[in-house]
Amino acid sequence: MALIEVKVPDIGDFKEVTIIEVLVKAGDTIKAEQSLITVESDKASMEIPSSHAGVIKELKVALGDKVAEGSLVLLLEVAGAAAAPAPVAAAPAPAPVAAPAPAPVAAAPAAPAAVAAAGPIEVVVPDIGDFDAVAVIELLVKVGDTVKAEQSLITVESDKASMEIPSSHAGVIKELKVKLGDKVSKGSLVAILEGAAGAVAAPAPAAVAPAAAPVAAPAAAPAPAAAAPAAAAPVAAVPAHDPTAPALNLPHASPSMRKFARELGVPLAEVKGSGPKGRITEADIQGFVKGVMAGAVQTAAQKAAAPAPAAAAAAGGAFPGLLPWPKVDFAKFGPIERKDLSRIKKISGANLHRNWVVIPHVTNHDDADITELEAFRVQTNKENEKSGVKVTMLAFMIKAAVAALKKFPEFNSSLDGDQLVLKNYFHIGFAADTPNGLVVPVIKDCDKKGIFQISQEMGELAKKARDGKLGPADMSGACFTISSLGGIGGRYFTPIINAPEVAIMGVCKSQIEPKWDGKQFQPRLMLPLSLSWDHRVIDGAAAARFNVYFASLLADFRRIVL
Ligand code: CAO
Repeated sequence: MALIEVKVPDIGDFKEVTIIEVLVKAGDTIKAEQSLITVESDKASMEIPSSHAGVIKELKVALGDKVAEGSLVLLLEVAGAAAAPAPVAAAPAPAPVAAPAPAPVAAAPAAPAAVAAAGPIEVVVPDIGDFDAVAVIELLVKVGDTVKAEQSLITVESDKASMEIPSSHAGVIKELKVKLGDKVSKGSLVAILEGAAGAVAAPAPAAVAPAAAPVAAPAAAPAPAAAAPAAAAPVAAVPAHDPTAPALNLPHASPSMRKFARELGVPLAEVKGSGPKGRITEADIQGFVKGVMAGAVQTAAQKAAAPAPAAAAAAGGAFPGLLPWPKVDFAKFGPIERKDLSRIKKISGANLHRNWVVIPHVTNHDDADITELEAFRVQTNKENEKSGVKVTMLAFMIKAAVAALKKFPEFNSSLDGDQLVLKNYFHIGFAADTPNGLVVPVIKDCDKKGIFQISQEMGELAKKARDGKLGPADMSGACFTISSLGGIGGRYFTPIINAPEVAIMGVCKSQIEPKWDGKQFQPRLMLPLSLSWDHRVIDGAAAARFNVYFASLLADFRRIVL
């Protein structure tokens, strides 16, 4: 066993290029020529293969590192016999694949004649090292486009690298001679340009020429030709790759598309490619951006920041740092059955979750003495038995809520950015329990309606709710909600605010309690109140005052007309 250093071979003009993928890890057994890392310039990406087979002892590079020829990539343990004499192993490919490239001015077969000339210019594929019969995977220009010298015209791809083929001249594209999927090699005609007189490329486009020659050759020693990630890459400036980008399994996209995505802040890993072999095209990136802008698509980051409430939480782990939702095989513990959530439960669950997470809730508890009011209610119902309308405590609470909202207008408001929208209407929602889940019908203009009318509308809406017949208009526009569990029981609870409202009154079952009147205990009917409020809008003192006032109205309903 021998330990050798695997270094970046001669990669031509790829100087200080960024590692955008690390394809192996310590402990991996690799073959000779197996790709170890991917590097990227602004025009091309290529995979750097191993010069030997062996077991990786130590990786010496990380994502985002810059490397050049001779940079140490990893330490490899190779089988004694197979290992070449150690120092040699690390050397760049003994037989540099792309070496044949003789001409320093690879891009320029057509150049000499074209310099400063107007008229048709043939733009051909320059010397691209060992890239032979490579597929055209992107057309970056179209007929009629005005291009600059060195502007990329097409992208080609081998199994190890992709690169953009630049124009040797400036001009207007008269004819494109390649189409997607065509195979091209050195000398293949790419386009015919109408040269702009005097506006021609430098005779040897600096960025193009040098790279064209020797690049390629990170070839593994044994079978250089096969490895051949030649890259005649016209390396200009090397863009800083975002080292925070996802490390492995990078999406299939050309360097220019990666750059484009980076400029727009598009997480490429989330873009679905529609090109050949799932390659991501410019249209895919644009489509993704449009989707995000229209709200039809959420990036993973957005999802993490604002998870789709119930479902996301149930799926688990939507909040960074939170443990995933426990996955339990309940059948292990006893018989079970599964049932889909109702449509109402799904919708209301998502809304409740959002409201619970987003609104800073505080709940104040208090009691209202409704001894006299209950007696009045019972009496009223007796007197109006024949009317068919039953008056419940909730109708009185709705009227009391209207009076309290008038006295404390910030309770009848909604947050809109930095502004508070104060409402001059009084629509009150009431939570209704139905076989399919919780709904909140709304009684409109309660300030203009009497107890009978409110009771009647409440009865109708509650029936509609139970029958599943409420329409959107029946459930919209509420200023404040009352959630009454009084017919069922309980003492206090913490109702969730029905956004964009800023407060909700929860009511539980009234009970006779002993109350001290200064001389003795009196049996009084006490109604438990639980007011939840949005602390961004309302302060604790205001909430306490609201409750006290609300309770005082129920204690003596004559106050409502004061
Ligand atoms: N204390 C004691 N008794 C009360 C009471 C209270 N606070 N509120 C109502 N009651 C009594 C009523 O007087 C009635 O008694 P009688 O039949 O003897 O007259 C009985 O309880 C049933 O009342 P009700 O529920 O039919 O009428 P309501 O106006 O109080 O409520 C409605 C109507 C639609 C709000 C109610 O049926 C309902 O669905 N409540 C549940 C709301 C809910 O689920 N909230 C929780 C939301 S958070 O998950």
